[in-house]
Amino acid sequence: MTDYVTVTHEDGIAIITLDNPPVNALSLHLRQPLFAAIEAARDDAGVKGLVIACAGRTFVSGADISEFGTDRARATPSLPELCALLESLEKPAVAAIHGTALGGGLELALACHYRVADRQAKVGLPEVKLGILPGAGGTVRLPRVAGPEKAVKMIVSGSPIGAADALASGIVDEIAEGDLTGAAVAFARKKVAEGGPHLPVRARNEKIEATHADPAAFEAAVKQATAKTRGLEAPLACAEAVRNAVELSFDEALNKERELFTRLVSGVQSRAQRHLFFAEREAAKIPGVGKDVTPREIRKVGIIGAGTMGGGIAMAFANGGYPVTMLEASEEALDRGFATIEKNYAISVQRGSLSEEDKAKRLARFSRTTDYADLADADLIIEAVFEEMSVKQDVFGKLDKVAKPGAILATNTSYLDVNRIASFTARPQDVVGLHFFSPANVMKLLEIVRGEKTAPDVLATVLTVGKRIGKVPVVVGVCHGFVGNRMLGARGDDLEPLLLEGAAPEQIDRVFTDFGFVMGPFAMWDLAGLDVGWRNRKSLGKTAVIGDALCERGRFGQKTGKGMYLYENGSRTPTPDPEVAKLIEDKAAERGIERRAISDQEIIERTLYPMINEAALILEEKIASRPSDIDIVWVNGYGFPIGKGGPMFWADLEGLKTIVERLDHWHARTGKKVFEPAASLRRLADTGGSFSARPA
Ligand code: T1G
Repeated sequence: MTDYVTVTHEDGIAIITLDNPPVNALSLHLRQPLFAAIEAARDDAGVKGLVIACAGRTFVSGADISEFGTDRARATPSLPELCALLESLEKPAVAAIHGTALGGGLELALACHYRVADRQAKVGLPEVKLGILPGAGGTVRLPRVAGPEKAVKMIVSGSPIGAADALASGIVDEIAEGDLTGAAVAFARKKVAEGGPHLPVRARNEKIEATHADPAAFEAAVKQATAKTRGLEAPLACAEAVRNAVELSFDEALNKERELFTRLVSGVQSRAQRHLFFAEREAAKIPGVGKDVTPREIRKVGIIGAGTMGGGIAMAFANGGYPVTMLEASEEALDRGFATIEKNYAISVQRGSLSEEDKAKRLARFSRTTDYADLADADLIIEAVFEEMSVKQDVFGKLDKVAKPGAILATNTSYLDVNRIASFTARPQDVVGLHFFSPANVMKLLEIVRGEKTAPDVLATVLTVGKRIGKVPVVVGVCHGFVGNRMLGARGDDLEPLLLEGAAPEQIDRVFTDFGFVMGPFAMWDLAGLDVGWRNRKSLGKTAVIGDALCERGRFGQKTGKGMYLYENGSRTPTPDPEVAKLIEDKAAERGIERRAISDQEIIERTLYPMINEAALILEEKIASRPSDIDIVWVNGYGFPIGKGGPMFWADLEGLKTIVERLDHWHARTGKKVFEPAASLRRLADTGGSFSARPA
């Protein structure tokens, strides 16, 4: 056998072990020897049963995503052919599952007659997250073992389940206590002794029939699972495929699955989502920080500031299993902060997403103090105090005195100069920015702001800790607003001129939601509070025609029941307000601006194209290491639609030539810097280049 597949024999059972690091993806070079090994076991009279197991940290994690779009993905033996071969066996085949059997990995296991899993194993069909659906029978076999209702929930959500749930659902036949392969061999031998016949999953129809008899639960599950697809095709295709499994024969449903898979896998949305899969992993590779850099040990975390951000950050760490000490200037401030934290956990318990037991465990991880000396043994201290440089100076001056040598000192600033903050200490190499996004216990994105002097092992440490608390970390450089907020500024720079020239707030917001954002910029302003921007502008001596006028009228947004929109009777649903329309018309008249109908395309060109231009400048200045990092920032921090792959992937789809042409048009018309094409962008456009082809 090859290195990828080895076969051993134990008492008439052939044990086929796969070994394709790092996650046993079903690459062609694994499929070929695996197919041969199964055929050999089938034809060997001395073999009475088979076990398929994996070496390394996990059972098969799926098809090899990097093969998609290449001939290797379709080369025989394909995964469906492997599954058909397994299902044709008269001898019992048992999958021995550890780690995560995902996608094609679970499909391979479902093509076996039986499945034995270790207690920590997880199983799932996450293909929907790649913009596709299970393409090797998962949508037809999973309903037969778990029932259509459970299957459609798993396949449309893409979320894995644990071994105990898999056993209870009928996906797994036994949980192994101790040695997994040994348990699988014993299970195979038991089945051989029972004499069979060994029913393949395709022949098990009882749960399909039960849904025929009473489809209500299945229909309700479909409705709930597909309620929010936000313009994505894959979730609907997943539900359609499971419905086919219920309504059609096995082979008809299998053919339909193949048709749906073929359509989706070549589509833009799947290409975009596969791009994001690899981009997220690429973002964890920091230039100048090799795998040889050892992260520092983080056992205890200190958080300074128990406000909205401090409390959210503290929850993120407590949720990730870290003991957290919260420091505030007074007991009253600590009381307020903890009251909010306890309320948040209570809401999660109420929603059923957190057990009382886990809530208690997380709260037990918190301690509180008003004395900096209590942070002396913390390994990582994060400040989330007022966004004012003098306050940061005070905090970091104190930290420099009390924190132990080697402690990492992090600032949660969202746009201030991290190098300046580091200069307030005698240990700038231990200072880093950790920019969380509100609510910090929910939002995935974590911008790791690398100071000039930040040590490589500090970056490796906060990257590791960030992933451990469930964040998606991206390393960015020091500039005003880093990557996300700097591009947000570019996206919003021309919004008020658009309003004054004739675009209504609701039209602009609709263009954004039609594009795939969860909400438009004005709804977002009302949610965050118009007064935040107002205060910020005043501190910088800046003005905004409409924003200031609204704030002068006390219209701060949702918190005051009115802002850009009306929020009647405490509703959170924005309603256009004629008073705002009149205010905009009056302001336009005062400025002699002749209003006109503005197209949706013009709104895109005057908001999203400047955002792409700012990204090109960010790359020129090396504030981001690669275009795909910017995609990860915007998808995880600002709700950029995953079906468009992030701003840079989308810009390539739009065509950089078009973008530069239109930026030139608006620059000539308005003279605004935000429309002046970056040199690197113009060069890419002129040479037919693209961001994705751009060297890393
Ligand atoms: N194909 C190719 N490479 C993969 C891969 C895959 N399926 N899964 C992981 N990798 C690479 C990854 O890019 C990284 O590479 C390294 O392995 C470690 O991954 C027919 C069509 C299994 C839970 O969607 O969820 O089956 O950066 O950093 O955090 O119906 O990887 O080191 O060069 O993520 O321990 C369905 C995807 C595929 C599962 C492990 N399966 N993988 O997490 O490691 S489509 C999936 C994961 C399919 C069939 C369809 C995770 C993991 P590098 P990692 P991890």
